[in-house]
Amino acid sequence: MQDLAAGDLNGDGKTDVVGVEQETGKLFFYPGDGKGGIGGGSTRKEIGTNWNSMRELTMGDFDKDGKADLLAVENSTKKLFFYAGDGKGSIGGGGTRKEIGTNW
Ligand SMILES: [Ca+2]
Ligand SMILES: [Ca+2]
Repeated sequence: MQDLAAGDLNGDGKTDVVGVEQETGKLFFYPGDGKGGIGGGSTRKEIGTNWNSMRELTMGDFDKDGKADLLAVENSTKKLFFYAGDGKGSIGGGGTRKEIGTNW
């Protein structure tokens, strides 16, 4: 895994982790258990593809709707993108992402 980011993506008050699987480029969500651990292999959830084209993942509620979102930089274009969190452990896909910066 690479490019980990932490935040409460599923809105249960416990900090979760997302990370990109280097080999496949898939983005995975790992629910935090609130006790210092995260869900293992069977509880992780695939929430995106082609994420090996992205870097510098950061999680936080950037649009202040109460749901954690994701920011990431696209390697090829150096653009910064916003991915709205759904509050249930996932994010909007490629079509719903929003460009919010250049030359990152
Ligand atoms: Ca959580
Ligand atoms: Ca949000």
